[in-house]
Amino acid sequence: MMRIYELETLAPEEILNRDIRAEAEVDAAVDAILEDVRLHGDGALRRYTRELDGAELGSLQVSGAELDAAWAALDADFRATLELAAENIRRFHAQQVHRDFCLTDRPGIIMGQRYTPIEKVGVCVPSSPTAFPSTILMNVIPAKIAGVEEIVLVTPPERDGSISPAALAAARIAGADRIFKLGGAQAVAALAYGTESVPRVDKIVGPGGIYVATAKRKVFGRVAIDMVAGPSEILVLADGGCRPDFVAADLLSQAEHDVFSSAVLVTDSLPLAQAVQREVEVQLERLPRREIARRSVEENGKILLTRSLDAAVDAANRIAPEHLELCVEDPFALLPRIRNAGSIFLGRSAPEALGDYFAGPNHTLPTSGTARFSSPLGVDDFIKRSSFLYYSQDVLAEAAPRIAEFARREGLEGHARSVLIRCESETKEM
Ligand code: HSO
Ligand code: ZN
Repeated sequence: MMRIYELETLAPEEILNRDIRAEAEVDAAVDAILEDVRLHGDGALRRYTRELDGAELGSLQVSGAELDAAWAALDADFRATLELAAENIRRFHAQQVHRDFCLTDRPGIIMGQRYTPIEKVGVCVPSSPTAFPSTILMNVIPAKIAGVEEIVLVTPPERDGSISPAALAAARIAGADRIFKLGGAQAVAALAYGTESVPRVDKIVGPGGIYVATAKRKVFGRVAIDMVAGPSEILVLADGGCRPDFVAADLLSQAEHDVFSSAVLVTDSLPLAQAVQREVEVQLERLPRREIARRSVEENGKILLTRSLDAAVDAANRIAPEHLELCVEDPFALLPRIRNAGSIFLGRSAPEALGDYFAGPNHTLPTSGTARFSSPLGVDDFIKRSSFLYYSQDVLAEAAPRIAEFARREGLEGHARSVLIRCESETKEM
């Protein structure tokens, strides 16, 4: 049974399961895999895929024929669902595109800022229970909108060496350029170092278990990474007017992901707390993934009782959850008071699953309290800024004495001279 706590009795770090330390064995195993793939390339990738995924691969890359076959095998109605979700995700992320700017308001000076996409990106998508097509859409579409030239998707194969048709269809709809049948730390290694068949990329994004997370952390610096995701979390903030069956269903939707997931309710209503506690038991019995979900709610789930809705809002900000549902009478009144949350779901008809699959905002979100300082995955993760600068000779000459003085105060005579030399040559010419 989910336990009810009085919020004041818990420290913030006790509220959600946020232990993301890698075990020493994982650490050593990942080191070995990285080194092996770096030295032995495709041969090591085939070996690990045989040992860890049980699949004997011919080509590591999904062929055009395999993509066509998957497309044809998938029912048209689900293809239409994927297309519609992709359209919603595109529409949302298109708003994230930045505009370059150029300042020309001072005569003789031009300066500005421009955005360029990262050239090559690797997207890792795990396979539990099958490669999540939604995760493929959520990671590939923003990269596509950003203008990434080559998007390389890696996802582990089934034992027969295939990738699920739904995943391949999602990859095609989203616009992945190449797909490789690889998962785990070996996939991260392949993308970070490059092998005979896998291109080396500039940035690796996508969720994963402890092996992928550890591998990403270790190759960071050689390549960029998005974030190191911890277990998934939901915080439902509910008032006494909520339907307990809705709240219970939302908690379980997160709990069924993983035994490490945290599903937490915070409410100022004892009757709601008790009703949700009962309802979770009822719904758990009927849930196919009840074993995982039960462990998740019992080991990491909580019902937190607060003295007021204000105290619940304060708790949400301290917890900084990945997903925050505001299941209250007037969610828009609370919205401005939420400072820390990855994605905020407003009102009684916005369950987390709406965002996981369909509405448009990204479902790759900051976990483990990192919503205090980081953001959902988006177009920004696939671009970078450059600034540019032009001065006419006259305007430089005007500023030169001040720049030279500044440089000399820092003890950098070379800097001063590089400016002054341009002014001297101007005088000589005259
Ligand atoms: N809730 C997950 C995303 C997901 N749900 C994928 C279903 N499929 C991320 O927090
Ligand atoms: Zn989910």
